Amino acid sequence: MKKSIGKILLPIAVCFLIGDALGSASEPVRLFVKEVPLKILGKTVTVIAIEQADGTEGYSPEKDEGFHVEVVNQLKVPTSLHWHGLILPNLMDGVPFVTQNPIPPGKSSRYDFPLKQSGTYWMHSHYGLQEQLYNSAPLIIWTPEERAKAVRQVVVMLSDFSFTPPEQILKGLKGETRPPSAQENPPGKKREASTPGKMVGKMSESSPSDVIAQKWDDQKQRLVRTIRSAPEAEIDVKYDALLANRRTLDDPEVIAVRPGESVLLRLIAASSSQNFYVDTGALDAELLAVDGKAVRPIKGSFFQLGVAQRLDLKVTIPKVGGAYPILAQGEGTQLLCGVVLITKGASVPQLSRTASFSTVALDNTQEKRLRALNPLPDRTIDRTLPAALGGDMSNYVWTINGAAYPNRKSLDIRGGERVGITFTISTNMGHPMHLHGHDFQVVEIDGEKISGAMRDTLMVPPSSKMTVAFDADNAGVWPLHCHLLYHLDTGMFTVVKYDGADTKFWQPAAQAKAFAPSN
Ligand SMILES: [Cu+2]
Repeated sequence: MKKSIGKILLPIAVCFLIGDALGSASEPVRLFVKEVPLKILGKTVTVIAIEQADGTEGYSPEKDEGFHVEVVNQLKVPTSLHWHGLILPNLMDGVPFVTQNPIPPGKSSRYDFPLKQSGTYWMHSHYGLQEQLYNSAPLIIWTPEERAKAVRQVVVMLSDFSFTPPEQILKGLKGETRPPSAQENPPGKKREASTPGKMVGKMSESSPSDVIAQKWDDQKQRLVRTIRSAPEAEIDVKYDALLANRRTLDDPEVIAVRPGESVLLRLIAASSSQNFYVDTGALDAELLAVDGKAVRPIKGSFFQLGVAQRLDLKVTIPKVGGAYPILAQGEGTQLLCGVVLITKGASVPQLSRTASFSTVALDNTQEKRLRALNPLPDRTIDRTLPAALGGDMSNYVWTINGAAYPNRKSLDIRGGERVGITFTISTNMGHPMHLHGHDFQVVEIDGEKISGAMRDTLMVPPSSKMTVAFDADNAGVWPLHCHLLYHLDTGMFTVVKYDGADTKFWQPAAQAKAFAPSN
């Protein structure tokens, strides 16, 4: 009996093993998009998480094995996940009403493609205002080279938190509601009042005061923190707290490290609206990559990080050991968040959630210093697309080349071209601009030509002009938009469209209908 079962089972088992060996590469990892509780400042709120069945946050595949995911929507509303920064086939890009239909509640959607990059990426909902509820997660693409960068590697997701629901924040920005009263905030430590209704156009120009800024120390050849008298950055959403890995500094993530050990911090600005300054404090850091793409290493202890961008910072824990906070301060606020690297026996320091001073706006101090380790091949630009970033502050409408999305205007290109995009801003607000499906290189900043960083998200500071270049080698309809969620939602979005691209999912009218205000 045993034998006969064995005879029957063996071939089945062999078939199964062979099938598994061949099929394992395409076996999808299921990513569940679901509601989870989050305790912030003593209050429990409901937010969103993207988790695998075993609770792992996000998805971090081996480059060699490719990308194989099934997104399962367990929310009560539609969703759609975008794989930020990946070079992928157009229909895998995850943008509702551009490259696919939204995933209805209870349904799922499959994503399979080869991976062309490695390093620090992330995923987030591209549906409505879900990103503000942390519908986002890390996406680290591993190779032996990525693993060899440091003994220990730590992912730090930075985000912005408000007790005010995102729809309410948006209404406040549009001037449809008054800012919530202070009673909406839980009692506790002193912090900035929540004023999500504060609007750019209605603000008086801030006068110079002592603010934190970044500077290049020419003598020591490093990026450092400085305090100078300058206007504070203008920001349009003021948050109740900033989070690092979903925690405030009252109860930060504490990461055990060893004396003398190298640590690679993979910082992701997964915030909806908040740009950051990252402070490595007593640890000297080496900036190895931005947006997952290697740069010529730059030393420093104070770095700029725009919304949706990433920084790979390598630090070495001193031989004496101790506790080393890695802090991020919000641009234009005193709010701080961060994690603590700690050696055995050291105690976790009490950390304040506020800095002594606010900050200036992000600028090009850092960007001008960055040089791609793997730049685009030498070639002249065939076609330059203009992208004038504007805003009608009084109506809270944000535009590219004078137009607010949804519309059927597109920036048209042809496959095979070297394309430039020139961003210009004439207002007091910077915009972190993201192009889907391509790596681009920063080639000109305020008239100065450089072989700058390869990126997927460019922080364009107030009153600046910057040009990026990319090779048109990935046909499709590709979003180009501001990554400040409330700017994206109120118009600062367009598409770069290849000649002859499949546009069947690009439905601006359907998007306008889906997101029409319900009241
Ligand atoms: Cu913007």
